[in-house]
Amino acid sequence: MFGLQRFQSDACVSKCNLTGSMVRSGLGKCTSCAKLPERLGEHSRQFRRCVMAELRTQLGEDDDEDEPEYLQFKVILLGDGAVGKTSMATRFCEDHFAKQYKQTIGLDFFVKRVVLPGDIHVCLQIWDIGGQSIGGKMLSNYIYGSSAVVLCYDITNYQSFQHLEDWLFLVKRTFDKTPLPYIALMANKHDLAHIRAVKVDKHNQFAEENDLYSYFVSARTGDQVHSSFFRIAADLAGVTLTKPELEVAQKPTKAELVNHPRNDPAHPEANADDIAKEKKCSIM
Ligand SMILES: Nc1nc2c(ncn2[C@@H]2O[C@H](COP(=O)(O)OP(=O)(O)OP(=O)(O)O)[C@@H](O)[C@H]2O)c(=O)[nH]1
Ligand SMILES: [Mg+2]
Repeated sequence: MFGLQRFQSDACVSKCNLTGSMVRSGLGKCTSCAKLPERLGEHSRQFRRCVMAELRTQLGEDDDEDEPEYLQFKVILLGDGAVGKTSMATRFCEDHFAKQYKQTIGLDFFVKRVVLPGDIHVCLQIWDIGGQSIGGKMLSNYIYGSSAVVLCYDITNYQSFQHLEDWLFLVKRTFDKTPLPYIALMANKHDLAHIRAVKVDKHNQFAEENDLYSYFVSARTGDQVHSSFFRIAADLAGVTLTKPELEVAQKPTKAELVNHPRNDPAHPEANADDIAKEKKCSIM
């Protein structure tokens, strides 16, 4: 529904002018705008401001001296369906998490501005690609021109990790003989580490073999999401972050109380007498 093809063919300027190529192509009005969720309208407004800042920079205009100049980067999220790409983008850009799965058809866009140390302003255009796009003809077009590719998988789903070979192959094929972009390996659903199916060693091995930057996050709790994208922005902008700067970038995450049912054999309740029987204390 939100495919680039549709935007280009409908040539919308009122709400959905989401790519530079569309801005350049002299646009009319989109017939499908009314169907877009409010969220996308806001993204496109933000995105339009970023594009305008870029155009002003390119034209050498500095009429709005209050408006900072933004370094712009296209960051694309790839990986199987349901690994949590949309959830990570939503957590980072809107600090929101939806428990219910809503499949992304084609692609969706998010925009987030961050200010890096040294007062460097960065505008990240996040392209959230639906996992089903892997067989689609448009995928290479989506990948093309990315500054960063984030290969995402779900730590509880081994197949989603295995399939990253295929996603990476498609990235390499798209860039062909041109230099590869920044590529990151992002393990999501870290809140489910107790049922992980992909060992950390496997993750590290794949990252090392393919020269990938490595991240572990949980879109659900928000753990490491902000700091990971902040770090990607900094790496793209060539800014080295100190440990305290990275820690500041990480938003505090809420701890969740897990309320296991009583008499649950998976989580037996500790009994003080049993513990006393099992453990013998000796004073030396
Ligand atoms: N426990 C847990 N669930 C998550 C996490 N991230 C996402 N989910 C859930 O996983 C499901 C899929 O998340 P999405 O973000 O829609 O997955 P996606 O990768 O965008 O999927 P496609 O759009 O089909 O490509 C949803 O039900 C989310 O609530 C997480 O960090 N922890
Ligand atoms: Mg999605």
